Amino acid sequence: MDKYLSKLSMLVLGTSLAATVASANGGELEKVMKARGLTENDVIHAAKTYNPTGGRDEFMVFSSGGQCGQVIVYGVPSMRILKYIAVFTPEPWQGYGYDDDSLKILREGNIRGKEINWGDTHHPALSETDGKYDGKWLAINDKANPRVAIIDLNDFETKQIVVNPVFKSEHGGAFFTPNSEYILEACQYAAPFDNNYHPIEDYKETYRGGVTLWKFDHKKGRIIPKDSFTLELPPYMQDLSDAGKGVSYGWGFTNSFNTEMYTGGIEVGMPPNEAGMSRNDTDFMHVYNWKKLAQLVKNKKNYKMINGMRVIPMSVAVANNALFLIPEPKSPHGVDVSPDGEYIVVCGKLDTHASVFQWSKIKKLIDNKEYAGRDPYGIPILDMKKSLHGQAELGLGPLHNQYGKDWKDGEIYTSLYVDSQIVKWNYKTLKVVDKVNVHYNVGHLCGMEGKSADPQGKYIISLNKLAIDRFDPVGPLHPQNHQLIDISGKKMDLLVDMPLPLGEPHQAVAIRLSKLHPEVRYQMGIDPKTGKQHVGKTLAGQEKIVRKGKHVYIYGTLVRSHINPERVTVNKGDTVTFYLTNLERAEDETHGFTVDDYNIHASLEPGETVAMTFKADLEGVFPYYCTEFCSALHLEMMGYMMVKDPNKKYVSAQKLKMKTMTKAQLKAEYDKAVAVNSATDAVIQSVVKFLKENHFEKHATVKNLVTDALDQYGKIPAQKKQSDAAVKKGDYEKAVLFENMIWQYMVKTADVGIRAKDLLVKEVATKQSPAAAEGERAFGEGGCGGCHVIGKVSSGPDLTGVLQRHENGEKWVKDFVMNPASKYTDPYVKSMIDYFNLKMPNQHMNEKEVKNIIEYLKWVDQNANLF
Ligand code: K7E
Ligand code: CUA
Repeated sequence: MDKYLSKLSMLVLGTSLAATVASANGGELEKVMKARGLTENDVIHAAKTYNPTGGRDEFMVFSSGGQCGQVIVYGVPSMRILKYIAVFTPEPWQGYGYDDDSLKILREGNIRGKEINWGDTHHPALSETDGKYDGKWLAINDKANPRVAIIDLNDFETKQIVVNPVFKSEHGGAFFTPNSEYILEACQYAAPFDNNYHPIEDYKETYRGGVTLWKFDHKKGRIIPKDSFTLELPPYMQDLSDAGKGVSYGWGFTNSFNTEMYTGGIEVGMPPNEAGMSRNDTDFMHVYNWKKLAQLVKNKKNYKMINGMRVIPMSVAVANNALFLIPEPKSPHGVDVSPDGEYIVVCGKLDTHASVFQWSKIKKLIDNKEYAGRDPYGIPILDMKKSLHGQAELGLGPLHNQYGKDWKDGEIYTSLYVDSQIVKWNYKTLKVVDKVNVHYNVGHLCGMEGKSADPQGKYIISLNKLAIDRFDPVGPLHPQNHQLIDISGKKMDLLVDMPLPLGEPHQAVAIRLSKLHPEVRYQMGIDPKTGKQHVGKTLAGQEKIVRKGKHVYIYGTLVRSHINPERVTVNKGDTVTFYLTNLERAEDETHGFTVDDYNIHASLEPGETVAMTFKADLEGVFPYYCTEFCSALHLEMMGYMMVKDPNKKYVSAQKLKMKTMTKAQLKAEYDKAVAVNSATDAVIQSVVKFLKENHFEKHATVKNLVTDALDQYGKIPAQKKQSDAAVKKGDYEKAVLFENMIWQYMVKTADVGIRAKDLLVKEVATKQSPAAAEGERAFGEGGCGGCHVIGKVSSGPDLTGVLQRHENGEKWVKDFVMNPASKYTDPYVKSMIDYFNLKMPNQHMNEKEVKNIIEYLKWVDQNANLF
C-alpha cells in the first residue's frame, strides 16, 4: 500500500504514471488502465474514493430517501451504502412494521385514523448543540403526509413519528434550532387548519400557511407535542426554512412562493398554477422570533386550540413584534443561514441571483420599526434593498447552499438546477470563484457539516435528479445520481457517481464519523423502541407458553442455533403473541423470526426483545424459523406452530411408526459422539489457552466475545448431566441427542472463541524466515488457501495453532499433508470431515514444500494474534 501511495504522490508531482508503474510494478497498473480505458485522472479519483477491505470513511451521510419514506446512510468518500433506516414505510428485513413494537411506531403516523404506509421524505436534520452536530438524533419530514420522525443514532432506528394536526402538506422541515430546543416544520400547500370543507373561493379567508415549532426533548430524543405550537401564516406557499444561529439565534426564516395566492383552475379555463403562482417579481421571506413566540404561547389568550395544536394567530405575532416579511426574488427555494448567523442566503430558482440578506441590517429595521408597508394580513414588510448585503449572479436556477471550511472568508457552494452545475462563490465579495458541471439537474447539495456552525469542507455531494447516460440501463425509471466532488483543491474536482435506486433523495446531511458512537448490542430484554425493559423479556430457562382465555403467549428465546420453544400448538381462532428475546451478546449475532404464512417478521439484534401478535385463523402446520443465516446450524434453527380446529376430531397416524435402531447400534453412536466431543474440547482448550496467554481481558471487544463464548461453554455441564442420566436409564437414544447438543455448544464456543482470537491484534508480526516465506508461497500456490484461511474457519478449519493441536504436531501435520487419507479415521479428523463435509485432499507437495509450510505455520503461530 505504501508503495502504491508513493507512486500516486509521484504522479501528483508530475511523473508519468505509466512510466512509474512500468518500472515499479511490472506494468500491472498500466495494463489494467488500458484494459478498462482509464485515464490517469480516473486512477487518482479511484484512489481518492477507494476503501480497501475493512477500510473506513471519514464522514457519514444521511440522505432522505424521497418517496421510499426511508433514510439512506452512506459513507464519504467511498460512497458505499451502509443502511436504509425504515421511517415512514414498512421495511421487512429490519422487521419494521412486521412486529408489534415497530408497528406501533409506524401507526403513530396514522392520520385521522387512516393507515399510511409511505412517506415523501425531504429534509433530514441532525440534532445540534451550539449549532454544531452532536451525533445524537436525526429528524426527517414527510411532505405528503405532514409528519416528522425522530431516529436515534444510538441504534439508527426510528423512535417516534408525530403528525402535524393542522397542516395538510409541509415542506420546510425538519430543521433543528441551535440547541435542539425546537424542530421547525413549515407548511407548503396552504389549506384550512381545521378538517372541514372550505370552498377554494374562500382561499384567502380560510386557507392558511404556517410554521410549527415542535418542542424537542434533547436528552430523551422525543418531540413533546403538547409543548409544541404553530405560528399561523398567510396562505403563501411556505417553502424551505432555517433557524438563525449565533447573532440571529432565536429567529427563524422561511421562504415562500405564490404570494399571489393564485388558486389555478385549468378545468374552468383559468391559466394553470405555474403561471399564476409566479407572476410577481418577488415573494416573501418570513422572519419570526420563535423565542418570543415560545414565551407568548404560555399565555392562553395568545393562542387558539385547533385539532389539539396551539396555534398563535398572525395578529398576535404581529402585535408582539415577532413576525415580519421581506421581499425576495420570485419563487425562491433554499434559505441558508451562515455558520455565524449573520448572513441568510436565499436562492432565486427563477432568478439567476442568490440574494445575501444580512441579519444586522434586518435587525436594525425591526428595532427601528422601519417598515416599507404591510401585506394584506397586516404583517410588516421590511425593505428588501435595506435588508440585503447584496446579490450575486450565479447562473440559471440556483437552489440550495452549503458553506465551506473558509466560510468566514465567504466560501459557499450553490447548486444550479437549470445549468446543472455546482458553483463556488463568495457570499461576502459576491464573486464567483469556480464552477463544475454535474450530470444532470442537481437539487440539493451536501457539504460536510456544511450547514452547521462548523463546516468541514473537503467534499460536496451533488444530489442529481436525473441519471441519463450515467449508468447501465434498467428500464424507463432511472436511479438518482449522487456525485462526490473534491473541494479541497483550488478547482472543484468531480470524483465519482453513485446511483441511488430507492426514491428521490432531496437533501442529505453529513457528519464526521468520529462524532457517532452507536451501540453494538442492547441491554438484555430491551424494547429498543421505548428504551425500557420489554414486557416479553425472557431469559434462558424462563421460556414458557401461557394461555389466557383465547390468547396464547409464547415467551421464547433465540440463541445459536435454536428457538425455544420448538413446538407451539394453538387452536384455530386464538390470538397468538410471540415474545422473543435474542440472548446473544456477541456483536452482529442477529436472528430473524417468522411464522410462515402469517405475515409477521422480526429482526432481533443481540439482547433485543420483540413481540409479534396475530390471529391464528388458518388451520394447519406452520414452520417458524430464524431468517438470518446466523450460524452453521442456522437451517436447524426452526420449530413448528400447529393450529388445530377445536371442533374437529383428528386420528393418530402413529401405527405407521418407523423402524428404530438396536440398542447396540445406539450405544456405538453414543461412544462415537463422546469421542468427538472430547476431541473438539481439546481444540477449545487450545483457543482458551491462547486467549488467556495473550491477555484477552485487556481488550473490551475481545472480552465481550470471550464472555459470550464462555457463556455457551457454560451450558455444557447441564447437558452432560442429562446425557449421563439418560445413559443410566439405558436410554442411549436420548443420550446421543444430549451429546450432540454438547457438540453444538462446543462449535459455538469455538466459533466465537476464534473470532475473539482474530481481534486480539496487538503485537507486530515477527519477521518471516526465508523458509517461512517460501512456505507461505507454497501454501498459497499449492491450493491450501482454497479451504484454509489463516485465523478463520472457512471451508476448512483454521490452521492457527494446528501444530499445537496434535501431539508431536510437526510430524502429524507433515504426515497428514503428504498423505491425508492415512488420517481420515482419526476421531478429530473425522469430526472435521463431518463438520465441513470435506476431506482434506492430497495436494502432492514435496517434502521441502511441506517443511517450508510448517515453518510458515510456526510463524503464523508466533503471530497468531495478528490474524
Ligand atoms: Cu427537493 Cu429541499 Cu424538498 Cu430543493 S427540496 S431540490
Ligand atoms: Cu439464528 Cu439463523
